[in-house]
Amino acid sequence: FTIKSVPTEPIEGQKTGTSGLRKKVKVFMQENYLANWIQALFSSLPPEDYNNGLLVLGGDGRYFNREAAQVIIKIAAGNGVGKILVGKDGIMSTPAVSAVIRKRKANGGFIMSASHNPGGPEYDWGIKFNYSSGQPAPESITDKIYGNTLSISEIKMADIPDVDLSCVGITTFGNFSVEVVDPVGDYMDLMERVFDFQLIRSLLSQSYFRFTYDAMHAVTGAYAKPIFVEKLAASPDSILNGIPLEDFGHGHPDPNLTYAKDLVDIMYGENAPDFGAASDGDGDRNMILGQSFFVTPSDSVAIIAANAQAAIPYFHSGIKGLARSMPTSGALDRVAEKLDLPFFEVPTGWKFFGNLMDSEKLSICGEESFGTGSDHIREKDGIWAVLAWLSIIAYRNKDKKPGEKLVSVSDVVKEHWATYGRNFFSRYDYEECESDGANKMMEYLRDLVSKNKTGEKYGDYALRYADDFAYKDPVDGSVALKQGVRFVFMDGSRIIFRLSGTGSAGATIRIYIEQFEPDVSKHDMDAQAALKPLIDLALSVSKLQEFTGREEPTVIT
Ligand code: VG1
Ligand code: CO
Repeated sequence: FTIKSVPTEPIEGQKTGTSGLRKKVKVFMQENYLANWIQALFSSLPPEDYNNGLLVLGGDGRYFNREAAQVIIKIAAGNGVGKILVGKDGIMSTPAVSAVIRKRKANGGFIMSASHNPGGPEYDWGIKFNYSSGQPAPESITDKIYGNTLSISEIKMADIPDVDLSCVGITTFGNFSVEVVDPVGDYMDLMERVFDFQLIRSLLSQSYFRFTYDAMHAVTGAYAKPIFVEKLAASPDSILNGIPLEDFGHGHPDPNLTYAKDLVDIMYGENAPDFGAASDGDGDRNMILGQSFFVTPSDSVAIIAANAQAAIPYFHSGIKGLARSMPTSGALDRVAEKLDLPFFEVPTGWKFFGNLMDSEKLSICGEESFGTGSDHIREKDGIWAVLAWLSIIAYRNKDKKPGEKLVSVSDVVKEHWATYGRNFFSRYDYEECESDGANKMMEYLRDLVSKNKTGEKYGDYALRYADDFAYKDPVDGSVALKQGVRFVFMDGSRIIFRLSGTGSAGATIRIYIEQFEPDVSKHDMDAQAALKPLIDLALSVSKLQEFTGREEPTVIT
């Protein structure tokens, strides 16, 4: 085939955020918008990283993925890539892409997804690039890509027809080929090696254990039935919204208490199932629910870490270390302390865990934003988290006699609190604020923390320290600055402020509030009630209402 040189011009605003490039679909549909970014990416990589190499291509099934896949394939061929491995219909979850890159020793991969952002002609599209160990591209690469988008003048595109992605098989064009694969196979194999499927099956096959999984019409719809129903004997009607749709069925595929409302209503309703879970657009997030009970993601990772060695074969030989993102609650810290494990606190975004995993310092990690995972891959993994929880519940109930009461999700969490204490945690999101007001608020807070002194009084709280979180990667020494303003008080309570790096319009302010409670008699308190004084303090310290005009958050988790 021949390679066309398509002349182009730089387009503004192609800087990646916390996780890839995300914009409204209409922005991506502008002439050469996507093509420019893909070409800029190839121009940023050393040629030996892709020449005659193998790249993986997946996506969450959202609107515009079909067209985008063809553009990516043609530019890859135009730049000398040897082969593209693509999920059937362009479908492959983020964790599965990471797993496939590792298993097939690919040079990297693309994920066509704006993750938990809504999809459809009026909503969002996005693209992420992962490197050869399956991890999201580090900032050193994404900065280069951005630089190249500002000077690009030519796109190299192979002159080949569109490839039919609806049938498994190989299409060859000279020394370039496209292989369409089943998106589930490699991922399923990995899950079977990580977990004791027989143990999980022994729980899911029981009529007294009722399981519900909401795929939110997103990518895990393709995985839920083969894994939970066909392999693990869950009942077929336990899968809700199990067909991936281009607009996620008009939904917002973000598994939290606000956007996964249908599942929350079921789990808090009469005759609720024993276990409920959901994943986001691209399958890397998870929400875990028990009967009328919500497991905060910060607790979830701590509980998985505390139980992993016993319940999950992958960890039978031990855990190397634990890590969380800075705003995630300190529940995991307590587990690391008790188990005497190395522990790391990194900035928000999964890309910061990769080096620690590659250098064998880290096994299990998580973020408060419904992300949980381990070093089995280099992404957070929604279905993995659900299987981890099912393993823990199955393990705790494996010697149950018929008729005996089950150890429930809430029992496991409450026992954990009794042992380690409870870290009350909540996050307030103010979505789509005016960028100007939000930026001014952050500047104001940065200025405030630069002048703060230990011991200073904030209402009833005395300050231990306040700063703008900075991180130096212990493996490669790279530094990330301005990762969130935090106020840490003498009793360990924290309030943290950051701007989101995943939105597609305006600015989203996130406030994270945390307070540790060792007293078991107070563990049953509602988190919002327990945290009220700190929440009020966060609002007054930041002057949020004054800067943004917002009275109420858009989402509370
Ligand atoms: C959010 C979360 C962060 C997560 C990121 C990607 O980023 O806070 O913890 O890693 O989304 O998640 P931000 O910058 O908006 O706070 V997702 O499911 O893209 O892949
Ligand atoms: Co996601």
